[in-house]
Amino acid sequence: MLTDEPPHNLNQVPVMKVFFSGEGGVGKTTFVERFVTGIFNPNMIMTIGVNHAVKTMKTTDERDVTLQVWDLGGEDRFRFVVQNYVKGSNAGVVAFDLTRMSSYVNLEDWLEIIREVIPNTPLFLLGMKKDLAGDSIDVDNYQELITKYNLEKLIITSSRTGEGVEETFKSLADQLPPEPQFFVKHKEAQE
Ligand SMILES: Nc1nc2c(ncn2[C@@H]2O[C@H](COP(=O)(O)OP(=O)(O)O)[C@@H](O)[C@H]2O)c(=O)[nH]1
Ligand SMILES: [Mg+2]
Repeated sequence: MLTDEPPHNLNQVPVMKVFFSGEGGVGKTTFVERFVTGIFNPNMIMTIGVNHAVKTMKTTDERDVTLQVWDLGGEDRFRFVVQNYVKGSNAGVVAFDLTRMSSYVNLEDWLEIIREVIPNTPLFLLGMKKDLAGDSIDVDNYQELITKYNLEKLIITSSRTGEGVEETFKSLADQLPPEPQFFVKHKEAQE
């Protein structure tokens, strides 16, 4: 029977595109894998180009959403195509390594490029590898990029301990529009 109702069966949930960006080695791929599999894999190989991951979860207000995660490679030459990859995203992450200040400073290059194509898309700043950084993190050190590029907030994370993993993906999922217009079958979303 034909109906105008949006489909709400198990195979059809709204799909959101989210991306992870930032210098190579800050821990993006390990973080995404920790979320998808629940396991910290210390033997991640360097990402060339882009990795994709898909996971269905619930928003804070209990709506189903499938996150289609674009995990971008960090090689320098990759910066030139990053605009093509972030276009059309519903939300994203810019990540740095808490033990490597240069990875925070260099995020400015990424943000300049990214904000040209998606000036208003919600972006979260991730400070990664908290387990290696110790307990004396001064979050004030990381406010400048938040203000300058209109980022949502800083989330401190560790893929080793799991700190900040749920909070990050909930924050991304919660960017799902109230009435999404992009219902897609799971199967299609994975292709
Ligand atoms: N101790 C620790 N090591 C991490 C963490 N996240 C990633 N790593 C390590 O950092 C290196 C780079 O990780 P990777 O996920 O490939 O970084 P990417 O280039 O940003 O995708 C790997 O050796 C990981 O095992 C973390 O939270 N804690
Ligand atoms: Mg990677």
